[in-house]
Amino acid sequence: MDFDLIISNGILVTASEVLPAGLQIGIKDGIIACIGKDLPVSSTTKIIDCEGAYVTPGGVDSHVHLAQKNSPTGDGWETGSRSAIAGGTTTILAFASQSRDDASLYPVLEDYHRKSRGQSYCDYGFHFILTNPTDAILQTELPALAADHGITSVKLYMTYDAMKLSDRNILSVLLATRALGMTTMIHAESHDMIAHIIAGLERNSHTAPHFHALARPRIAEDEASYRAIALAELADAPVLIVHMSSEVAMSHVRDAQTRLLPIHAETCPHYLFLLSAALRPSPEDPFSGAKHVCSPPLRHHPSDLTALWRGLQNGTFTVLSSDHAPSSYASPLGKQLGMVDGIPRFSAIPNGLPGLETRLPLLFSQTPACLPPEQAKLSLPRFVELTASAPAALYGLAGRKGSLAPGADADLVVWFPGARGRRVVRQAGLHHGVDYTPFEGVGVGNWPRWTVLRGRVVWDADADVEGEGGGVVGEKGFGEYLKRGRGRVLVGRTGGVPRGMEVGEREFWL
Ligand code: DUC
Ligand code: ZN
Ligand code: ZN
Ligand code: ZN
Repeated sequence: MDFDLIISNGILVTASEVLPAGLQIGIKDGIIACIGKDLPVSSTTKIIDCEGAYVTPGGVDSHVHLAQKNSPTGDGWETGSRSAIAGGTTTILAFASQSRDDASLYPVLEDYHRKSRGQSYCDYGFHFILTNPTDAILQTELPALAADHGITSVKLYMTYDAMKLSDRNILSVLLATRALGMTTMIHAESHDMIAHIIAGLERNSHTAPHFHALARPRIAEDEASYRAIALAELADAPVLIVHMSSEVAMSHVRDAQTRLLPIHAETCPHYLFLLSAALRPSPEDPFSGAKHVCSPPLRHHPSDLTALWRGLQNGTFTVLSSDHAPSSYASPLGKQLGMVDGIPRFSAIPNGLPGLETRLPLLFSQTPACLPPEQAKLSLPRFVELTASAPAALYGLAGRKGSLAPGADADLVVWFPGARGRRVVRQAGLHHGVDYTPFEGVGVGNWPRWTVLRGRVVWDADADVEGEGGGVVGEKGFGEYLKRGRGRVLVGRTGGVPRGMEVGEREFWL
């Protein structure tokens, strides 16, 4: 075979093993054609010499907010997808958000196609956010949209006035998505607990950014996570609880998994690396804490960080995503919305942090590729599983994305050999559309040297494209829309009997 590209002299990492040195990846027409030794080189074959560095699948970030109406100063497709490839992520799953008054999902889908078409540097798909799950949507539109447009997952909120669903509505969605073999993502925080606390804080004039963390305590995540699991158990439906931030909430997931319920969980780099102290004012800027406002909030205690790392190690978490949901800080329409007439009001600060570009380097830094083995928090295969293969499988892209195997899209990251990729994260070096990073000054042990998407080099850290040392060499519009298949349930199983019910009892009311 005449290969277009051969990735040579790298150490390939899959979700199950670190392969022996000396293997090459042969790429033809954007697909991994074979993995082998001494692959034939023709006059048109390009070769990437990895110089002994690790090669991992291109990142799959399954939780990304781009072009959202509720963050007017956030990232659009162009800047968000550009930052994805600069950080080694080749596939993103972003949200097409239904507003309460949208009676049909078709205009919502068209709107997001319009925002993304021709704009993307990486491949992308959509999840629907459902805020008005009518019978027509659940019974007629979702099946058709899954079959015709490959949208096989939805996200629901238990909090936020504009998005929150009742438990009854959540059950209706779960029963519908279960029948379709779809995965349902749930943002689990107790709306009423939080609303009550915010009202009290405001009554007492406690409105500075750091009160955001106090307003959304761990018990609010704990209660809602347990409730989400109970609803999923009653419906016998697979769910993924998104962006989990704390230990007790995570322990409910663990217990559910022990009972073989199909409960998946996700966490994000900010919950692993940052604490709520970041919401305190800096000496130069009393409002700087607004940069770290996200929900669930950053937590107070290092014990939560330790617990989350344990959850990544022991399989409680199925995926690690960025929850990239940025708003610019300096713009009055961004985070500064929370400064009302010179008085801070944390409840008006748009929630969410940028993190698409830094997700892979931050996590890779905690593997034996960058640390002595006894200090590493994750194995290299587990890094690949959490950041690429598991999200691809859970969301219906298995075999195509997130894998270094023949037949898969040739999406991969070549890291720097040894310590040559060490960096300090700086806003000036990032490619998103917002004006700060919450990881400013954090050291990472490596950075993608090349990102390859469907056989094309789209990021080359040594190219001096923008005169800034490193560059996006891919093209806007090269990223394609992904029609996804049915996802795989990766933990537990469906077909169980809810606790406290007898076999056959559900059938009386289903
Ligand atoms: N919380 C959300 O629920 N969504 C976007 C970002 C965030 O912090
Ligand atoms: Zn959320
Ligand atoms: Zn989110
Ligand atoms: Zn650049």
